[in-house]
Amino acid sequence: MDAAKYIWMNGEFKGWFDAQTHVLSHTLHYGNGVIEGTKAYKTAKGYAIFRLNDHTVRLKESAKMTLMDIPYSVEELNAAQIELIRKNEFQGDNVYLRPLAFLGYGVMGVYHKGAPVETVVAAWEWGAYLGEEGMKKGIKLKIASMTRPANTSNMGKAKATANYLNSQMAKFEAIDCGYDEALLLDDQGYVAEASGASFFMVKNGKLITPPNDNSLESITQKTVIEMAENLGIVVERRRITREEVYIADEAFLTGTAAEITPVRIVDAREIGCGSRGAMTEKLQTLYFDIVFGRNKEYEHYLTYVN
Ligand code: PPE
Repeated sequence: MDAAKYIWMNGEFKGWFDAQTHVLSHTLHYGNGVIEGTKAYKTAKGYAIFRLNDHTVRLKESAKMTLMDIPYSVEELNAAQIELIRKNEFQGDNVYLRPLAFLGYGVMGVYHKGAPVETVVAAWEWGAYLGEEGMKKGIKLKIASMTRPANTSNMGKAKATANYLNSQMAKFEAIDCGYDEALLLDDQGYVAEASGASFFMVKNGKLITPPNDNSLESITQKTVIEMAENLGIVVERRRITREEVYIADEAFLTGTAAEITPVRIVDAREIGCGSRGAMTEKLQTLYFDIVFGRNKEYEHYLTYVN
């Protein structure tokens, strides 16, 4: 990864390599941590953070779900992220922000309430999540052998670090089999989400994406639905089965890091034309216009850093 200059940790800016924790930090052993992934883009008026407040609110809500008290308000965390971008003097087109709250050093044992909550925001320049070529031509998606954890045993709506063990195993399996990313079904066999992104498909001119019954309440998914509806595209939010995916006209993944990434193959089946589809390209172009501040209609989603 590309190191930056500073990391915000518990209210202070520390040098990139000075933001450290003890090896007996509670989260390292028992997995209760919450993260966000937020992105800033270099617009004509300097860096702008996309849907900053929505991401910070979700961080606080994830922490509430996993019984962690982050001792900073949404406003304080927003200000920290803005200042972090400023102080790091980034040069690139875009910057990824990673807020994290975890349990630090002090107690062992599963009961976590005695462990201190540590709050961190890091930022760095991060290239195309699924590769530059994937953005243009599409990626290969494999349906993972593991499902997303059932709602009876985990909290998929919390952006909790623990949920990423499931993601990590699925992602490894996909890459090991020669694919780029994993698509996970829910415990009923319906499409849930990719290891780190949401799923959309196009069939007969309609855009279809699953409800968040068993997946993260994605901010990009919500944005793409709004964009599509504003373009007059019919959007259906409903369960999707594996075989519907195989015969889709187009498919793509969305997420803060994945942005809008076309899918060209799922489990050895070519999707549509086997490359980026027309609706995918249209939405991708609009998304980049929005995040780079070239579309006035969506400017309320941007928080300018300067
Ligand atoms: N589902 C999962 C499991 C997920 O991790 C993400 C984001 C999404 C859906 C899309 O959510 P949103 O960013 O609000 O549209 N994944 C983040 C982390 C990726 C990583 O590898 O780290 C991200 O995109 O920032």
